[in-house]
Amino acid sequence: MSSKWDYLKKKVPANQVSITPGVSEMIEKAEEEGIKTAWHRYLEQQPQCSFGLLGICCRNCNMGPCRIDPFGYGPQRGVCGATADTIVARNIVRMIAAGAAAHSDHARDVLKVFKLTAEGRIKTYKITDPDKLVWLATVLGIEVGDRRIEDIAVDVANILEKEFGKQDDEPLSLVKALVPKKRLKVWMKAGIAPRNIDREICECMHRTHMGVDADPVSLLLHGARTSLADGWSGSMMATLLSDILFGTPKPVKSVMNLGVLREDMVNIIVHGHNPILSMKIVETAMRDDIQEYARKYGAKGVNVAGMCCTGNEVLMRLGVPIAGNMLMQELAIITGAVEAIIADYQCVMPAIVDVAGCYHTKIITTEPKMHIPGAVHVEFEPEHADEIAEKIVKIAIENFPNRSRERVRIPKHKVEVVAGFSVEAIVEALGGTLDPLVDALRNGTIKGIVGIVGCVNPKVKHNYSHVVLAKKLIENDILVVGTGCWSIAAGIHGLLSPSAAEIAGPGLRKICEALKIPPCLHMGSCVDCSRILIALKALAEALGVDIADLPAAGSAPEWMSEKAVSIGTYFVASGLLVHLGTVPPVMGSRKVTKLLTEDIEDVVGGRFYVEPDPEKAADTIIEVIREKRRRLGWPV
Ligand code: SF4
Ligand code: MSK
Repeated sequence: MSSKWDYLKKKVPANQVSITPGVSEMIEKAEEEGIKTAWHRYLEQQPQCSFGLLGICCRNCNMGPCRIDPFGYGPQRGVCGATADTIVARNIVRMIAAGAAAHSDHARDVLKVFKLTAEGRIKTYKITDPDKLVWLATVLGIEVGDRRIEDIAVDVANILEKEFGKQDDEPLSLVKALVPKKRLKVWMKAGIAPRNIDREICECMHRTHMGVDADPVSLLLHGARTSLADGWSGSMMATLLSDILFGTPKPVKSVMNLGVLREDMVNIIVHGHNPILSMKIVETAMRDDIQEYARKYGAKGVNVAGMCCTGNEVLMRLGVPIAGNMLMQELAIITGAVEAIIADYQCVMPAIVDVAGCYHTKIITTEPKMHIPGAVHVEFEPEHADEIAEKIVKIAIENFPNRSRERVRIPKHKVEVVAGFSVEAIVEALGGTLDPLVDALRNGTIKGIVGIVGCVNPKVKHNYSHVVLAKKLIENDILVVGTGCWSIAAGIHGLLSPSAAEIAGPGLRKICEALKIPPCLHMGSCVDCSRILIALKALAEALGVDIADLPAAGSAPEWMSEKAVSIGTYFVASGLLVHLGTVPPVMGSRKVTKLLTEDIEDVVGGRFYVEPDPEKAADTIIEVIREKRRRLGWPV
């Protein structure tokens, strides 16, 4: 008799789920051992609710839930009278609010540690990049002179705290300090210059409450304003302060894929997004006494690997290997070789506790705002960061003897990468100025720049679109920069290696070979999409044009998270075409779909473009870049 697992395997054979070596092997192991992964649960969810897919269900009040008949035979209005246009717009605005909240609350946590450090109230952290602090203070209008670095830092913290709480209608301080004048003018005219991070998010919830804003245009404009508060202030702050505390990333060599796990060592995975604790975990694990402690428990030492964006944070600054991107978190446990996953927040699937329950793996949550039933919770307190990190690392080490050796199977595949291209690192690679890049763009040696970002999603073949799109763009002399789970996909598939220049077009290849850099540049975690904004700002200012005029675009080929909705929206509102490879839940309203994919371009210069096929998407992006070059009078 065929089992449920056979049925699931027939529907989606493991070798068709992902292009990444080791993934199908681990899915097969999961099935042999009767364990479900996200791919299995995705199948169990089929068919997914079509009202949800179209965005036309509303449960914003208890007269509902209401749903609109997309075929026009059934109800066309909710109980309150809300139309499909209103409901779809409200739903997408709530997604933006949640995404902006996640990024910006992450920033708030980093800011808190930064301020405590600056005030000397905690000794566990220090200011590692004073030059970046002085730069930030200067752009914020703070007097620097020969003042103590700590005093400057306190002033910076005080200004940044106001980003969350000021009550006037002036644009945010980071927006005024960093956004090019031409771009800010566009937002002022459209009434979408962001004023206060928390206020914009709060206003999203107010406007989408029953009986408030019913106009899809004003709803979406406020969504754009909220996303800009995220990109140019919330996410920007998280990036800038993490750089000041832990160092601005420089190119660093490392390795990626499940093969970074070690059979003979204690394997600890740091997972989530915030580097505050994970940096301490890595530092602690590297200590001689801790390595010795692991040997007492029968291991050769401690091996820390990253997952998702916390992985990107510790990769960029400490060269820590990465075991995988978001959909690979369960697979890492299924290797049977992971003693502990230490998770802060975001993109941590609650299912990892169930999967871990089938092995000896401990899931350790650390943030007051993220608990998972069944996980061990060791709460992070910045003032005791070192002790907490040591306690957690020791829990993992002491778990090593519980590993069941006969169930360990680690895929062998791993790939060398060069990561950590902050804007400063790119400028340094170019010889200290952006001029060579500006010249290459102008003369057509490089045709354009595309930021590929975002997640992975079991709705589409894992990592396929990320890799196909990036390859086609670099083949056409387009420099690819990116963050988040894309950067891990790119790394595993060899695109973050300088040798990948071999498959680039002749112009891009020449530049990459001269500078010894990959044609796809790893710029960090998803919060670090702010680095891409800074790169765009610098290019626009160097050329004397608006960001919308640049031969540049964005893409989130396999996105899934609400943060990605906010990121996509702030790139559109900053003037770019943004490609989405998985379909957003807006198709239930022609009006909203048209507003986002066409009409918004007249207001902000950017628009969304939805195309699941990465080859076709690449063709469109290339054509858009050509058109921008034509308008600039540059060779196509
Ligand atoms: Fe229904 Fe309107 Fe309430 Fe939404 S807000 S659940 S459409 S009555
Ligand atoms: S981890 S938000 S799945 S990029 Fe930043 Fe990956 Fe997307 Fe999470």
